[in-house]
Amino acid sequence: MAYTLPPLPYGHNALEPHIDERTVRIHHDQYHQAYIDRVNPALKDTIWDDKPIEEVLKNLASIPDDRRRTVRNMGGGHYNHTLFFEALAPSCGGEPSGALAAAINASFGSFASFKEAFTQAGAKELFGAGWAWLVYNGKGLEVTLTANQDNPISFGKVPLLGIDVWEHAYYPQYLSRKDYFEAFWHIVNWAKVAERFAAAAR
Ligand code: MN3
Repeated sequence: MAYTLPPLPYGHNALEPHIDERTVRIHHDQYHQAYIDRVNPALKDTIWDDKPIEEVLKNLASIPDDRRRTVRNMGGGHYNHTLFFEALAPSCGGEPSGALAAAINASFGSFASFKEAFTQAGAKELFGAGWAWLVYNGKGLEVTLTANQDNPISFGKVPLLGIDVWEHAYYPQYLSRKDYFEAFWHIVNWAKVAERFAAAAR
C-alpha cells in the first residue's frame, strides 16, 4: 500500500502572515510529495510495504541494507512533514493547557523556558538541515534535535511537536531562523500536540 500525500487540514494561504502561501505550496505540494514519491519504491516488495510509516521508522535496522538509507531519508521526510503540517493551524498559538501544560512545567519549569530551550536548540545549536522537537521520553518531556529527515521515533522517543529547520521551510520569507521560530509560535495547534501527548503518556 503506497503512501499518499495527506491533504493540508487548512488552505494554502491559511497560515499567512506567519508562513506565506508560496512557502506552504512549495513545501507541502512539492517537497512532501517528493519524499512520498521516493519512499514508496524503496518499500515496494518488502514486508514493510503495507506498514504504517511509524512502524517502518522504528525498525530501520530491519530494512534491507540497499534500501535503508532511502527509507530513512525519504520515509523520515514523509513522516516528519505529516507531523509538521497537522500540528499547525491558523489563528492558533497561545499556550497549551491541561496535562500537557503541567508536563511542560514539570520538565522545563515554565512554558517560557520551554520556548527558550526549543528556540535555542533549533535556531542556534542545530547546524545544517534538520528538525527541532518536543518529545516524550517515557518519563517526561525534552527538546531534541535530529539531522536531515531523522525522527526521534527511530531513537525510542515520541515526537509531539516538530519544526522543520530546512531552509525550504522558511527561506526566503525569513532570512533568520530566529524570526521563523518567533512566527511559528503563532500557528502551533496545541490541541493536536496535547492529543499526541495523551496518546504517548497513557
Ligand atoms: Mn521540509
